[in-house]
Amino acid sequence: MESNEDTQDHSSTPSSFSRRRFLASATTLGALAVETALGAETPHELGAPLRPYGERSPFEKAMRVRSDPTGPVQAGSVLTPLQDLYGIITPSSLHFERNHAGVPDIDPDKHELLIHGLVDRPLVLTLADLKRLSSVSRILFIECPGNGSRTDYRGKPGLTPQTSAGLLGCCEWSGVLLSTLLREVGVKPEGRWVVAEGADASRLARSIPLEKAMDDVIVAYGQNGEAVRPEQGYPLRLVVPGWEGNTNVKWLHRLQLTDQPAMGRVEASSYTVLLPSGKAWQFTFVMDAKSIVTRPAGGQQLSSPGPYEITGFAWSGRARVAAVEVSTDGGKRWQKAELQEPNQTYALVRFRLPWTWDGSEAVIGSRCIDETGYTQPEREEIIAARGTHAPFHYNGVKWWRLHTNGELTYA
Ligand SMILES: Nc1nc2c(c(=O)[nH]1)N[C@H]1C(S)=C(S)[C@@H](COP(=O)(O)O)O[C@H]1N2
Ligand SMILES: [Mo]
Repeated sequence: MESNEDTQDHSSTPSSFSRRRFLASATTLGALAVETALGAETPHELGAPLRPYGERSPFEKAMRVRSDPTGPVQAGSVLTPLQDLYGIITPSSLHFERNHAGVPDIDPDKHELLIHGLVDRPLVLTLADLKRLSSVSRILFIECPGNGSRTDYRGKPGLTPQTSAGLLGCCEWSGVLLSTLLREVGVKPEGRWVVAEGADASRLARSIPLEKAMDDVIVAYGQNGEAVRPEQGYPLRLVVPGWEGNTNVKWLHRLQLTDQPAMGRVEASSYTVLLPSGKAWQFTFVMDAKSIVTRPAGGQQLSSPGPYEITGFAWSGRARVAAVEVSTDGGKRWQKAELQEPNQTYALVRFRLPWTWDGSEAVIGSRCIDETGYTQPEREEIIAARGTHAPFHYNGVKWWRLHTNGELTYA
Protein backbone atom coordinates (compact mmCIF):
# COMPACT_ATOMS: atom_id res chain seq x y z
CA MET A 1 0.00 0.00 0.00
CA GLU A 2 2.49 2.55 1.18
CA SER A 3 5.08 1.73 -1.47
CA ASN A 4 2.33 1.98 -4.13
CA GLU A 5 1.59 5.49 -2.97
CA ASP A 6 5.27 6.26 -3.08
CA THR A 7 5.80 5.09 -6.65
CA GLN A 8 2.50 5.93 -8.36
CA ASP A 9 2.37 9.61 -8.98
CA HIS A 10 -1.38 10.27 -9.37
CA SER A 11 -1.18 13.91 -8.51
CA SER A 12 1.30 16.61 -7.85
CA THR A 13 -0.64 18.64 -5.28
CA PRO A 14 1.51 19.85 -2.40
CA SER A 15 -0.50 17.87 0.17
CA SER A 16 -0.06 14.49 -1.55
CA PHE A 17 3.64 15.30 -2.04
CA SER A 18 4.21 15.98 1.64
CA ARG A 19 2.12 12.93 2.58
CA ARG A 20 4.38 10.71 0.46
CA ARG A 21 7.45 12.22 2.06
CA PHE A 22 5.96 11.73 5.50
CA LEU A 23 5.23 8.06 4.83
CA ALA A 24 8.66 7.52 3.33
CA SER A 25 10.43 8.92 6.37
CA ALA A 26 8.10 7.01 8.71
CA THR A 27 9.10 3.78 6.95
CA THR A 28 12.79 4.50 7.49
CA LEU A 29 12.19 5.19 11.16
CA GLY A 30 10.11 2.03 11.44
CA ALA A 31 12.89 -0.12 9.99
CA LEU A 32 15.43 1.30 12.46
CA ALA A 33 13.08 0.68 15.36
CA VAL A 34 12.58 -2.96 14.37
CA GLU A 35 16.35 -3.58 14.25
CA THR A 36 16.82 -2.05 17.69
CA ALA A 37 13.92 -4.00 19.19
CA LEU A 38 15.32 -7.30 17.94
CA GLY A 39 18.80 -6.44 19.21
CA ALA A 40 20.20 -5.05 22.40
CA GLU A 41 16.93 -3.60 23.77
CA THR A 42 15.17 -6.96 24.10
CA PRO A 43 14.94 -7.80 27.83
CA HIS A 44 16.55 -11.11 28.72
CA GLU A 45 15.27 -11.10 32.28
CA LEU A 46 11.79 -11.75 33.57
CA GLY A 47 9.52 -8.73 33.73
CA ALA A 48 7.58 -7.30 36.65
CA PRO A 49 5.38 -9.69 38.66
CA LEU A 50 1.60 -9.93 38.39
CA ARG A 51 -0.10 -7.27 40.44
CA PRO A 52 -3.55 -6.95 41.96
CA TYR A 53 -4.22 -3.32 40.99
CA GLY A 54 -2.92 -1.74 37.79
CA GLU A 55 -0.83 1.37 37.34
CA ARG A 56 0.19 3.27 34.24
CA SER A 57 3.68 3.12 32.78
CA PRO A 58 6.20 5.23 34.71
CA PHE A 59 6.98 6.92 31.39
CA GLU A 60 3.51 8.51 31.25
CA LYS A 61 3.43 11.96 32.79
CA ALA A 62 -0.13 13.30 32.32
CA MET A 63 -1.18 14.97 35.57
CA ARG A 64 -3.97 17.06 37.04
CA VAL A 65 -2.67 20.51 37.96
CA ARG A 66 -4.07 22.98 40.45
CA SER A 67 -5.97 25.91 39.00
CA ASP A 68 -4.67 28.15 41.78
CA PRO A 69 -1.31 26.86 43.07
CA THR A 70 -1.28 29.47 45.85
CA GLY A 71 -4.75 28.72 47.27
CA PRO A 72 -5.66 26.25 50.03
CA VAL A 73 -5.32 22.58 49.03
CA GLN A 74 -8.77 21.62 50.34
CA ALA A 75 -10.90 24.33 48.75
CA GLY A 76 -10.08 24.66 45.10
CA SER A 77 -9.66 22.58 42.01
CA VAL A 78 -7.29 20.44 39.99
CA LEU A 79 -7.72 20.36 36.22
CA THR A 80 -8.08 17.51 33.71
CA PRO A 81 -5.14 17.31 31.25
CA LEU A 82 -7.44 17.45 28.20
CA GLN A 83 -4.54 17.59 25.74
CA ASP A 84 -3.28 14.17 26.90
CA LEU A 85 -6.56 12.26 26.53
CA TYR A 86 -7.63 9.90 23.74
CA GLY A 87 -11.22 9.05 22.85
CA ILE A 88 -13.95 10.45 25.10
CA ILE A 89 -13.45 8.83 28.52
CA THR A 90 -11.61 10.71 31.25
CA PRO A 91 -9.66 8.21 33.36
CA SER A 92 -10.88 8.50 36.97
CA SER A 93 -7.35 9.28 38.14
CA LEU A 94 -7.20 12.31 35.80
CA HIS A 95 -10.77 13.60 36.25
CA PHE A 96 -10.83 17.18 37.53
CA GLU A 97 -11.73 17.81 41.16
CA ARG A 98 -13.60 20.77 42.54
CA ASN A 99 -13.88 20.64 46.30
CA HIS A 100 -15.31 23.24 48.65
CA ALA A 101 -14.00 21.60 51.84
CA GLY A 102 -11.63 18.78 50.94
CA VAL A 103 -12.30 15.08 50.33
CA PRO A 104 -14.02 13.35 53.26
CA ASP A 105 -12.91 9.86 54.25
CA ILE A 106 -16.13 7.82 54.20
CA ASP A 107 -16.59 4.19 55.22
CA PRO A 108 -19.18 2.85 52.75
CA ASP A 109 -20.54 0.40 55.33
CA LYS A 110 -21.48 3.32 57.57
CA HIS A 111 -22.75 5.60 54.80
CA GLU A 112 -26.50 6.13 54.48
CA LEU A 113 -28.74 8.04 52.11
CA LEU A 114 -31.75 9.70 53.75
CA ILE A 115 -34.76 10.65 51.60
CA HIS A 116 -37.29 12.77 53.46
CA GLY A 117 -39.43 15.93 53.37
CA LEU A 118 -42.58 16.01 51.24
CA VAL A 119 -42.74 12.25 50.75
CA ASP A 120 -45.21 9.54 51.81
CA ARG A 121 -42.58 7.08 53.12
CA PRO A 122 -39.26 8.60 54.27
CA LEU A 123 -36.42 6.16 53.70
CA VAL A 124 -32.85 5.49 54.76
CA LEU A 125 -30.86 3.44 52.27
CA THR A 126 -27.51 1.74 52.68
CA LEU A 127 -25.22 1.13 49.74
CA ALA A 128 -26.20 -2.52 49.81
CA ASP A 129 -29.89 -1.49 49.53
CA LEU A 130 -29.12 0.73 46.55
CA LYS A 131 -27.21 -2.00 44.75
CA ARG A 132 -30.26 -4.30 44.87
CA LEU A 133 -32.27 -1.84 42.73
CA SER A 134 -32.31 -1.69 38.91
CA SER A 135 -29.18 0.09 37.75
CA VAL A 136 -28.17 2.18 34.74
CA SER A 137 -24.83 3.16 33.17
CA ARG A 138 -24.35 6.26 31.03
CA ILE A 139 -21.39 8.13 29.60
CA LEU A 140 -21.83 11.76 30.71
CA PHE A 141 -19.72 14.87 30.86
CA ILE A 142 -19.42 16.97 34.00
CA GLU A 143 -18.33 20.57 33.53
CA CYS A 144 -18.00 23.22 36.21
CA PRO A 145 -19.82 26.36 35.00
CA GLY A 146 -16.72 28.28 36.09
CA ASN A 147 -14.70 26.44 33.43
CA GLY A 148 -12.57 28.90 31.49
CA SER A 149 -14.32 31.97 32.78
CA ARG A 150 -11.41 33.33 34.80
CA THR A 151 -8.96 32.71 31.97
CA ASP A 152 -10.93 33.17 28.78
CA TYR A 153 -12.50 36.60 29.02
CA ARG A 154 -9.13 38.27 28.70
CA GLY A 155 -6.93 35.35 27.78
CA LYS A 156 -3.48 34.84 29.24
CA PRO A 157 -0.27 33.81 27.54
CA GLY A 158 0.75 30.27 28.34
CA LEU A 159 -2.76 28.83 28.51
CA THR A 160 -3.20 25.19 27.51
CA PRO A 161 -6.36 23.08 27.03
CA GLN A 162 -5.87 21.94 30.64
CA THR A 163 -5.42 25.38 32.19
CA SER A 164 -8.13 27.07 30.12
CA ALA A 165 -10.80 24.32 30.04
CA GLY A 166 -9.78 21.56 32.45
CA LEU A 167 -12.82 21.78 34.74
CA LEU A 168 -14.31 19.15 32.44
CA GLY A 169 -14.47 15.37 32.51
CA CYS A 170 -16.46 12.53 30.97
CA CYS A 171 -16.92 9.14 32.63
CA GLU A 172 -19.23 6.19 32.45
CA TRP A 173 -21.38 6.63 35.58
CA SER A 174 -23.34 3.72 37.07
CA GLY A 175 -26.00 3.71 39.72
CA VAL A 176 -29.72 4.00 40.30
CA LEU A 177 -31.99 6.52 38.60
CA LEU A 178 -33.18 9.10 41.12
CA SER A 179 -36.69 8.57 39.71
CA THR A 180 -36.58 4.95 40.95
CA LEU A 181 -35.92 6.17 44.51
CA LEU A 182 -38.52 8.94 44.32
CA ARG A 183 -41.18 6.45 43.20
CA GLU A 184 -40.21 4.26 46.15
CA VAL A 185 -40.76 7.09 48.69
CA GLY A 186 -43.81 8.60 46.94
CA VAL A 187 -43.50 12.36 46.37
CA LYS A 188 -46.41 14.35 47.81
CA PRO A 189 -48.29 16.65 45.36
CA GLU A 190 -46.67 19.77 46.94
CA GLY A 191 -43.15 18.34 46.38
CA ARG A 192 -41.60 20.37 43.54
CA TRP A 193 -37.85 20.39 44.32
CA VAL A 194 -35.24 17.92 45.50
CA VAL A 195 -32.53 19.41 47.72
CA ALA A 196 -29.40 17.24 47.54
CA GLU A 197 -26.77 17.58 50.26
CA GLY A 198 -23.22 16.26 50.49
CA ALA A 199 -21.55 14.78 53.58
CA ASP A 200 -18.36 16.87 53.22
CA ALA A 201 -17.60 19.67 55.69
CA SER A 202 -19.08 22.26 53.29
CA ARG A 203 -22.43 20.37 53.29
CA LEU A 204 -22.77 21.61 49.75
CA ALA A 205 -26.44 21.57 48.79
CA ARG A 206 -28.22 22.19 45.50
CA SER A 207 -31.92 22.31 44.66
CA ILE A 208 -33.04 20.41 41.58
CA PRO A 209 -36.50 20.78 40.05
CA LEU A 210 -38.63 17.63 40.31
CA GLU A 211 -39.04 17.33 36.51
CA LYS A 212 -35.27 16.89 36.06
CA ALA A 213 -35.04 14.61 39.11
CA MET A 214 -37.71 12.35 37.59
CA ASP A 215 -36.09 12.46 34.17
CA ASP A 216 -32.46 11.29 34.00
CA VAL A 217 -30.57 12.09 37.23
CA ILE A 218 -28.41 9.21 38.51
CA VAL A 219 -27.46 8.40 42.11
CA ALA A 220 -24.08 6.97 41.12
CA TYR A 221 -21.82 4.49 42.92
CA GLY A 222 -19.81 3.51 39.83
CA GLN A 223 -17.29 5.47 37.75
CA ASN A 224 -15.57 3.95 34.73
CA GLY A 225 -16.38 0.43 35.83
CA GLU A 226 -15.25 0.61 39.46
CA ALA A 227 -16.40 2.43 42.59
CA VAL A 228 -16.62 6.22 42.35
CA ARG A 229 -13.25 7.69 43.38
CA PRO A 230 -13.07 9.50 46.77
CA GLU A 231 -12.33 12.77 44.94
CA GLN A 232 -15.45 12.30 42.81
CA GLY A 233 -17.80 11.62 45.72
CA TYR A 234 -17.21 8.11 47.10
CA PRO A 235 -19.32 6.25 47.86
CA LEU A 236 -22.29 8.11 46.29
CA ARG A 237 -22.76 11.14 44.11
CA LEU A 238 -25.45 12.73 42.02
CA VAL A 239 -24.87 12.90 38.28
CA VAL A 240 -27.18 15.42 36.60
CA PRO A 241 -26.83 14.98 32.82
CA GLY A 242 -26.04 18.20 30.92
CA TRP A 243 -26.40 20.45 33.97
CA GLU A 244 -23.77 22.55 35.67
CA GLY A 245 -21.13 20.62 37.60
CA ASN A 246 -22.10 22.13 40.92
CA THR A 247 -25.48 20.31 40.91
CA ASN A 248 -23.62 16.95 40.75
CA VAL A 249 -23.51 16.74 44.55
CA LYS A 250 -20.70 14.48 45.81
CA TRP A 251 -20.63 12.35 48.98
CA LEU A 252 -24.44 12.42 48.73
CA HIS A 253 -26.15 11.62 52.05
CA ARG A 254 -29.48 13.46 51.99
CA LEU A 255 -32.30 14.20 49.56
CA GLN A 256 -35.07 16.43 50.83
CA LEU A 257 -38.30 16.99 48.91
CA THR A 258 -39.47 20.59 49.25
CA ASP A 259 -42.02 22.93 47.66
CA GLN A 260 -39.37 25.55 46.80
CA PRO A 261 -35.61 25.75 46.26
CA ALA A 262 -33.50 25.77 49.43
CA MET A 263 -31.60 28.92 48.37
CA GLY A 264 -28.49 27.49 50.01
CA ARG A 265 -25.21 29.38 50.03
CA VAL A 266 -23.80 28.28 46.69
CA GLU A 267 -27.02 28.65 44.73
CA ALA A 268 -27.90 32.00 46.25
CA SER A 269 -24.48 33.57 45.77
CA SER A 270 -21.84 31.76 43.71
CA TYR A 271 -23.54 30.01 40.86
CA THR A 272 -25.33 32.99 39.38
CA VAL A 273 -24.45 35.11 36.34
CA LEU A 274 -24.19 38.84 37.01
CA LEU A 275 -25.25 40.97 34.02
CA PRO A 276 -24.16 44.53 33.13
CA SER A 277 -27.64 45.77 34.19
CA GLY A 278 -26.86 44.70 37.77
CA LYS A 279 -29.44 41.91 37.56
CA ALA A 280 -28.29 38.30 37.72
CA TRP A 281 -29.35 35.03 36.17
CA GLN A 282 -30.14 32.40 38.76
CA PHE A 283 -30.62 28.64 38.35
CA THR A 284 -28.66 28.59 35.11
CA PHE A 285 -28.65 24.83 35.12
CA VAL A 286 -28.03 23.84 31.50
CA MET A 287 -24.50 23.85 30.11
CA ASP A 288 -24.40 25.45 26.66
CA ALA A 289 -22.72 23.96 23.60
CA LYS A 290 -18.95 24.26 23.65
CA SER A 291 -15.85 22.75 22.09
CA ILE A 292 -12.09 22.90 22.29
CA VAL A 293 -9.23 21.84 20.05
CA THR A 294 -6.90 19.84 22.30
CA ARG A 295 -4.20 19.05 19.69
CA PRO A 296 -2.50 21.05 18.23
CA ALA A 297 -3.10 23.55 21.03
CA GLY A 298 -1.51 26.05 23.40
CA GLY A 299 1.62 24.82 25.17
CA GLN A 300 2.48 22.38 22.37
CA GLN A 301 5.16 22.54 19.72
CA LEU A 302 4.91 21.20 16.15
CA SER A 303 8.24 19.81 14.94
CA SER A 304 7.85 20.54 11.23
CA PRO A 305 5.31 21.42 8.54
CA GLY A 306 3.35 18.48 7.16
CA PRO A 307 0.32 16.37 8.04
CA TYR A 308 -1.33 16.60 11.46
CA GLU A 309 -4.64 15.62 12.97
CA ILE A 310 -6.65 18.46 14.49
CA THR A 311 -8.68 16.92 17.30
CA GLY A 312 -10.62 17.87 20.39
CA PHE A 313 -13.87 17.65 22.33
CA ALA A 314 -17.35 19.05 21.77
CA TRP A 315 -20.31 18.84 24.14
CA SER A 316 -23.68 20.38 24.91
CA GLY A 317 -26.04 20.18 27.86
CA ARG A 318 -28.97 21.14 25.62
CA ALA A 319 -28.98 18.31 23.11
CA ARG A 320 -26.81 15.95 21.11
CA VAL A 321 -23.89 17.47 19.24
CA ALA A 322 -24.98 17.89 15.61
CA ALA A 323 -21.72 19.13 14.08
CA VAL A 324 -18.30 20.55 14.84
CA GLU A 325 -16.60 22.99 12.52
CA VAL A 326 -12.88 23.73 12.55
CA SER A 327 -11.09 26.80 11.25
CA THR A 328 -7.35 27.26 10.75
CA ASP A 329 -7.53 30.91 9.68
CA GLY A 330 -9.14 32.51 12.72
CA GLY A 331 -12.71 31.97 11.56
CA LYS A 332 -12.73 33.12 7.92
CA ARG A 333 -13.39 29.63 6.62
CA TRP A 334 -14.87 26.66 8.49
CA GLN A 335 -14.63 22.96 7.69
CA LYS A 336 -16.78 20.14 9.06
CA ALA A 337 -14.88 17.76 11.35
CA GLU A 338 -15.54 14.05 11.62
CA LEU A 339 -17.42 13.06 14.81
CA GLN A 340 -16.41 9.84 16.51
CA GLU A 341 -19.25 7.35 17.03
CA PRO A 342 -21.09 6.71 19.22
CA ASN A 343 -22.11 10.33 19.60
CA GLN A 344 -24.20 10.29 22.77
CA THR A 345 -26.35 13.05 24.24
CA TYR A 346 -24.61 14.76 27.19
CA ALA A 347 -21.33 12.92 26.59
CA LEU A 348 -18.14 14.45 25.25
CA VAL A 349 -17.81 13.98 21.50
CA ARG A 350 -14.38 13.48 19.96
CA PHE A 351 -13.89 15.34 16.66
CA ARG A 352 -11.11 14.99 14.14
CA LEU A 353 -9.92 16.72 10.98
CA PRO A 354 -6.80 15.78 8.99
CA TRP A 355 -4.80 18.87 8.17
CA THR A 356 -1.53 19.75 6.48
CA TRP A 357 0.44 22.59 8.02
CA ASP A 358 2.22 24.55 5.29
CA GLY A 359 4.53 26.30 7.74
CA SER A 360 2.78 29.68 7.77
CA GLU A 361 1.05 31.20 10.78
CA ALA A 362 -2.35 29.66 11.51
CA VAL A 363 -5.11 30.38 14.03
CA ILE A 364 -6.88 27.16 14.98
CA GLY A 365 -10.27 26.85 16.64
CA SER A 366 -13.53 24.93 16.68
CA ARG A 367 -17.22 25.58 17.19
CA CYS A 368 -19.96 23.23 18.28
CA ILE A 369 -23.48 23.19 16.85
CA ASP A 370 -26.05 21.12 18.74
CA GLU A 371 -29.32 19.56 17.62
CA THR A 372 -31.34 22.53 18.87
CA GLY A 373 -29.53 24.57 16.18
CA TYR A 374 -27.54 26.52 18.80
CA THR A 375 -24.04 27.50 17.68
CA GLN A 376 -21.18 28.14 20.10
CA PRO A 377 -20.64 31.94 20.17
CA GLU A 378 -17.48 34.00 19.74
CA ARG A 379 -15.94 35.62 22.82
CA GLU A 380 -17.06 39.06 21.57
CA GLU A 381 -20.69 37.96 21.35
CA ILE A 382 -20.65 36.79 24.98
CA ILE A 383 -19.05 40.00 26.20
CA ALA A 384 -21.59 42.07 24.25
CA ALA A 385 -24.47 40.14 25.81
CA ARG A 386 -23.21 39.76 29.39
CA GLY A 387 -20.24 42.03 29.95
CA THR A 388 -17.10 40.69 31.59
CA HIS A 389 -18.30 40.28 35.17
CA ALA A 390 -20.25 37.07 34.65
CA PRO A 391 -17.86 34.45 35.94
CA PHE A 392 -19.94 31.44 34.93
CA HIS A 393 -21.07 29.69 31.75
CA TYR A 394 -18.38 31.11 29.47
CA ASN A 395 -18.49 29.06 26.25
CA GLY A 396 -16.80 31.21 23.63
CA VAL A 397 -14.83 29.82 20.67
CA LYS A 398 -11.26 29.15 21.77
CA TRP A 399 -8.38 29.98 19.42
CA TRP A 400 -4.80 28.73 19.35
CA ARG A 401 -2.14 30.62 17.36
CA LEU A 402 0.38 28.42 15.57
CA HIS A 403 3.54 30.44 15.00
CA THR A 404 5.92 29.80 12.09
CA ASN A 405 8.43 28.22 14.52
CA GLY A 406 5.83 25.58 15.41
CA GLU A 407 5.02 27.02 18.83
CA LEU A 408 1.35 27.22 19.85
CA THR A 409 -0.07 29.89 22.15
CA TYR A 410 -3.51 31.01 23.34
CA ALA A 411 -4.90 33.55 20.86
N1 LIG B 1 -20.54 17.72 48.38
C1 LIG B 1 -19.95 18.41 47.40
N2 LIG B 1 -20.37 18.22 46.13
C2 LIG B 1 -19.80 18.89 45.11
C3 LIG B 1 -18.76 19.84 45.34
C4 LIG B 1 -18.30 20.00 46.67
O1 LIG B 1 -17.38 20.76 46.96
N3 LIG B 1 -18.93 19.28 47.68
N4 LIG B 1 -18.28 20.56 44.27
C5 LIG B 1 -19.20 20.73 43.15
C6 LIG B 1 -18.64 21.40 42.01
S1 LIG B 1 -18.49 23.09 42.10
C7 LIG B 1 -18.37 20.73 40.83
S2 LIG B 1 -17.89 21.56 39.46
C8 LIG B 1 -18.44 19.25 40.76
C9 LIG B 1 -17.09 18.69 40.36
O2 LIG B 1 -17.10 17.30 40.34
P1 LIG B 1 -15.71 16.53 40.41
O3 LIG B 1 -14.93 17.06 41.58
O4 LIG B 1 -16.05 15.08 40.51
O5 LIG B 1 -14.99 16.82 39.13
O6 LIG B 1 -18.82 18.67 42.00
C10 LIG B 1 -19.80 19.41 42.71
N5 LIG B 1 -20.26 18.65 43.84
MO1 LIG C 1 -18.11 23.94 40.01
